[in-house]
Amino acid sequence: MKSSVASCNIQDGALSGSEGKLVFPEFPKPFYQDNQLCIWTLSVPEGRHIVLNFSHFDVEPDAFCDYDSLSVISMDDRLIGKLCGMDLPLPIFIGSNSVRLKFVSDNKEERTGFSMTYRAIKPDSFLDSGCGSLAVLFEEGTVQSMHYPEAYNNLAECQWIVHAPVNQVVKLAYEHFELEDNEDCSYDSVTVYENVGKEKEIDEGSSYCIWKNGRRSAFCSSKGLTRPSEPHVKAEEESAD
Ligand SMILES: [Ca+2]
Ligand SMILES: [Ca+2]
Repeated sequence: MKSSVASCNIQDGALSGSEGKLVFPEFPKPFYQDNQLCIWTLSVPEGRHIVLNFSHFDVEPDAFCDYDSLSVISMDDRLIGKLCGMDLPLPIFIGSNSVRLKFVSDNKEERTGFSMTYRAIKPDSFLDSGCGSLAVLFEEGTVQSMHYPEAYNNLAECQWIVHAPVNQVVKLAYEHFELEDNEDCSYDSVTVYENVGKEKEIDEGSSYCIWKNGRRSAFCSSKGLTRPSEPHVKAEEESAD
């Protein structure tokens, strides 16, 4: 595997090839520095998609990652995810052949940084149907629950981000829908969020639909339907069996 040392240098930030490894900060530095701004662009061959796999992650924790963070950004400059803390991020599937990573640190508390591999994969029309990862679709795509059309697992948690082109809305059309039935969808559910800041959005009540067995079971505000949005589609299965 080609190994790319992730020096913090925007000029040298383009990483191409069908796979590679990013280790930041570069060996033998044990900690990243204060006040850093680093941008790396990963590009794999045309027609391929990218999967990011983290093996180490240690970036100053904060509820909103306001101090230090690693952001994953689409090539049209929209945020896919902003990461910090010590939990290893889920693998990220990017439905595009390039993606940008931006690291920033503030003026105190340095950590050991991150290590990740990136790899070109064949475009998969059912990105992330196995769950346990975060999948990002651009413009158009199909997702399905794990093992579909067989039953999904207990305790599954699957997340998809759908990026529409700028100034366009996203239309979600369900071809088949069958989840465990209960009054308030507290066992198994699919929730659609308006943008990628999902925790905050849930608390603010901007998730606009909960679907149950093919019909809306909760009142849906029109907020997410009338303006350009980047719904975060999340299927959640919490067993009540
Ligand atoms: Ca810091
Ligand atoms: Ca269940």
